[in-house]
Amino acid sequence: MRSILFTLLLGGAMAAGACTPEFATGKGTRVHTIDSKKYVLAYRTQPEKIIIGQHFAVELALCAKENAATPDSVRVDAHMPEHRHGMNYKTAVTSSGAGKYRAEGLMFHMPGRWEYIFEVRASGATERMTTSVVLQ
Ligand SMILES: [Cu+2]
Repeated sequence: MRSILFTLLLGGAMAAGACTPEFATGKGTRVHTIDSKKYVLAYRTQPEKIIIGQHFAVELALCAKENAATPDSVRVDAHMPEHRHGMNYKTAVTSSGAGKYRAEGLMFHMPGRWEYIFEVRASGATERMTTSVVLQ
């Protein structure tokens, strides 16, 4: 059953001209995926469980869909939309090539809903991808 479902999903993705970003390692680490117009972004946090008031890192794997430009740079930020404030720290993103990036220095300093903002710049345009996480 599982293999049938996988085949259907894979077939659907290929038919849509999509791409599948993958991490080389990381067994047991939860990977989240965001599908945007031009890109598919997969990310995971280190550590996997975010602790309020403690720094963490975000690893990204990005792939450009058909006809989308290869990313020039990626920015990572986060904020609390209901509270209208961001983080108290700026992140630093480094690229290790092949669509892999690592953002260091994130910290969620209070419980509630945080929204990640991933900005991909390519050929003078910026594509913004967001997703939320609720910390308790
Ligand atoms: Cu807040």
